[in-house]
Order: sequence, then structure tokens, then C-alpha cells
Amino acid sequence: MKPCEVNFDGLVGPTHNYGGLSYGNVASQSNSQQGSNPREAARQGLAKMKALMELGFTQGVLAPQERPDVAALRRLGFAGSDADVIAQAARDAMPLLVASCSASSMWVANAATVSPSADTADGRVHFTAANLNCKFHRSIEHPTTSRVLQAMFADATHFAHHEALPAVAQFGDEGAANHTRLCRDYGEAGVEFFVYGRSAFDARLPAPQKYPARQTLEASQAVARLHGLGEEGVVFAQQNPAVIDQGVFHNDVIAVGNGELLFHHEDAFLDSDRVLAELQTKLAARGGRLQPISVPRAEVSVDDAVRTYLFNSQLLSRADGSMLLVVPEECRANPLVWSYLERLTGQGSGIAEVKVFDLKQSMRNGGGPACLRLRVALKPEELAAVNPGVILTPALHDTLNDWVERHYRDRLVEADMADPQLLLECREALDELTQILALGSVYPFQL
Ligand code: SUG
Repeated sequence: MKPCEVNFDGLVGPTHNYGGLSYGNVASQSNSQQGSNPREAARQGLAKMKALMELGFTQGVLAPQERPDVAALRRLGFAGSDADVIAQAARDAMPLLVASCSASSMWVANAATVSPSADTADGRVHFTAANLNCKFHRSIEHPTTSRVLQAMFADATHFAHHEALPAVAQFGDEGAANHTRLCRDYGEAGVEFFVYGRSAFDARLPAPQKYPARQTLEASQAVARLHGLGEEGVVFAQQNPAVIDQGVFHNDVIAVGNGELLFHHEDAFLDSDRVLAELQTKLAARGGRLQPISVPRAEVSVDDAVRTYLFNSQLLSRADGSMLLVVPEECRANPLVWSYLERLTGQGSGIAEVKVFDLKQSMRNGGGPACLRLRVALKPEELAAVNPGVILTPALHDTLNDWVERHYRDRLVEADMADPQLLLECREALDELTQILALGSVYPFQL
């Protein structure tokens, strides 16, 4: 067996809803208050996991979180029994209740930044949970995320876990959504590419005017230090503030890389030529050859990229060395984007095939195929050390599908968040899930 990249997909949680919570994320804003279908959302995610497993990719599962997050509401002054806390919040502060109900942990590209062992000073795989402190509903994810990651990657000889960075705006960290690893081979030292939206301390760098830049340079630098990455294996680049203002709230909405290939929009980075040259030089020093595919705005506008999530795709290496691009249905529905993809696969670009998935439930909150997965490149002995309960098999898929059918509602609107029964349903489902995935006790209600 060779080193490989394992994709751990976030299982959609039972409270999936459209809260309109993410200013700067166009889909989240425009679908606010619509009714959601948590069961359908979870099924769509599982269908993608199953299809990739059946294509021969090793696929993992990352558990959702306990919602509503009653402990978060208690920290904000709501008191009494759990039902009292929910009732008070519903009466006095509905936006806080909605935030505490968000199933946003499904977008596990934001769960953590991961550096494979070939890149790190101590030869272990490093994880830093993301503080996600730009949005309240996401800032409450990292304590449970850390426990879940520890339960999945428990073996300290192979895996090192770091706490989330200090939860202040200067260290805003959105995890792997702003981190791409380029390499010749998954088992060899590569180049880790950190893309930030602004600097907390260097006022000379430009910043977006309209929407927030969630990731800071200082957060990216801290993660690189924690992971023991050498300067020769790291490139920092600033995201183009103009595209943040067009709705590109994470770099993975405008660029995706895998192996030696970097598929990106020409407007993705500030000073793009310099960035690509540095990547090229550092990758060459690692024995690799950068293959940039820069999509011109004349062919796909930033607007269409945001609308279709063309770049929020998964770029996966197949056994024959060619790559598969996993895109959302919205790409096929857009004639310009679809004809671009047809040309791309026809011209020997390295991307040999495109597979389309219906992920509408997640897409309406701005979460495409790439948001739904956390990539972990592993050597065979590291893969063997992963908790086997979280690696998808046909049997686990069927068990999870059945679990979803039994525990999930097929419709959720804002008023439902006030129903104390929703919390009980969620806890009952998650209690069973920790047994299915052999995670032990990871949720606040289990501790
Ligand atoms: O952080 N949406 C998420 C989407 C995250 C997408 N992830 C990546 N690009 N990697 C966010 O904006 C919306 C929730 C709501 O509005 O109900 C939300 O949190």
C-alpha cells in the first residue's frame, strides 16, 4: 500500500437549517429563513461518500455536533433547565438560538488544518483545530471538533493535536479551507500553501472593503510554526481582497490543489505571478513540478465561480495518476462553466474526468463538495493507526443511512429550533452515533 489522501466527510447534523448566519457568504445570505431538509442533506452527503468509496478512494466520516449548543447559550446568560434555556433564548434572542442550532460543523474543511508527517519536524501528522472566530455560530465548534479528532486520530506516536489559536480577530483561523498542500507524492515532503485574507498587524496590506476577511496571515503563520513546517516547505499568499468582496469567503471557493496541480481562478491571489513562481521554486526543490491551471475571467467570471462553486471541487488522484474533479450539480446547470469543464477534460490538462453530485441542501448554505471534507494524507502505518470505526465501508454506509432515516426530520424551519424535543432527538441520535463510529464520549452531554 502507498501513502494516500483520505477524505473525511462531515456527516450533516440533525439540525441542518438556513439561518442566514454568514455575512459575506452569498448563498447563506440569500437562502436565509427557507425551510431545510436535514434528512435529505445527510443522505446527499452520504451518497457522495459512498460513490467515492466505490471508486476506490479511502473515505472517512467526521461526526456532527450536539445542537442546540445549550452550554453556549448558558455562557450568554440563559439559565435553568435545558428546556428553560431554549425557551428563554427563543423568547428574547432568537438569532442566538438559531446560531446555537447551526449544523455548520458539517463543513469540515473548516474543522482544522492538517499537515502530513512528511512535512513536519517531528514526523507526525499535525492537526490544529480552527477557532472559526469570525462567526459566533462557528466559533463554538472547536472544543468538540478537537475531541472528535482526538478520538479518530488517537495514537500519539503518529498524530499530534493542537488547540485552536487564541479566539480573537487577529488570529482568525478557518482551517484547511485556506490551506492547500502541493507535492510530488503524498508520502514525500511537499509545499504547504497558506492563503490569508488580511494581516492583523501589518496595516500596509490591503483588505476587503465590504465583506470580512476571515483568515489572518498571523493565524496561518502560527499554524505553520505549531506544525513544525520549515520555511522551504511553506508559501504564504494573500487572497485578492476584491474577490472576498464578491463572495469568496474562503480560498477554497476560488482555488483547489492536489499533487502538483493548482486549479485556480486568475483573480484568486494578489500578485499571482509572484505567488506561482514561489510555489514553483519551492515545489521544484522538493522534486516536483507545479502545474497551474489558471482559469481566465473571460472564460469563467468570479461571479459564476461563486454561483456554481466550480473551484469548491474535490481534486482526487486516481490509481493511473490522472485526476478526477468532483463538482456540485450547479456547475452542470451553468452552460458557461459546464462547457469550460468539457474543454478542460478534453485537452489533456491532467483532469481526466468530472463527476457531478447533488449537494443542494449544503450548497444553499455555501458548502460545496470541498467544504464537506477534511483531507488527511497518510502513510500506510498512519492509516492503520486511525480509529477504524470512522473509515467508510459498505456496511457502515448502510448503518449510517438507516441511522439518518430513524433520527432525522425532513423539514426544519426557524420555529422548530424552539422545540426542546429537537435537543433530545439530537442527543439520542449522537449517542447512538458515537457507538456506531466507536468514538467514545465526545459530546458535552456525554462528559
Ligand atoms: O462558514 N456556512 C459556512 C459555509 C462553509 C463553507 N466552507 C468552505 N468554503 N470550506 C460558512 O459560511 C451558513 C450557516 C447558515 O447561514 O445557516 C454557514 O455557516
